[in-house]
Amino acid sequence: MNEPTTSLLTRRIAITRMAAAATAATLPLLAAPVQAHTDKPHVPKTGPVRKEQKDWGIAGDARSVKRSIEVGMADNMRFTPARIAVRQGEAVKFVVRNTGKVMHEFVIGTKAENARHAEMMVKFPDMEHDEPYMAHVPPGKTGEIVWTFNRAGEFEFACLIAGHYQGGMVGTIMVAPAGKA
Ligand SMILES: [Cu+2]
Repeated sequence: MNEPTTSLLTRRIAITRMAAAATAATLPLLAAPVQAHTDKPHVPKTGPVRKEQKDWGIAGDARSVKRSIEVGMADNMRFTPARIAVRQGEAVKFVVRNTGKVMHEFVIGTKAENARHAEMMVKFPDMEHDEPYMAHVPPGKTGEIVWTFNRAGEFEFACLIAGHYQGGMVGTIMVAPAGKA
């Protein structure tokens, strides 16, 4: 009469295996806590956008935008395009489309600033952050930011979600000095 016990045990093992498989399937390629950002709403943008001068520019005015750049973000941890060239003084509207199945974000900064921030995101994956130079975009959605590149140089845009930055989700923005052809 140990037949029922055996089949129950077998079923339990099967269920455990299924659960493990389901967990594995939702885990992206990287072992980092990538899920962290997904279902938490970020701090909503309240009031006027803070116009604070950063090394990589300043928040832009939607009215002064003459150029709009579409950027795709995918679960293979890549941006399309991965290189963007602008001119100093240019106000750009970024239309950031998440074509993947997990949350992604588009954060403009210096290489150093993004690296520092990405490290924080690994230590505190639930950290909520929102600034005029970043867009958090849920799967299938599109985000928009307007940024004025009033400093020349080489900058970066990145997805700082834990594991994504480390997986190479980084692009380059070249800001050519004003007055040069
Ligand atoms: Cu991402």
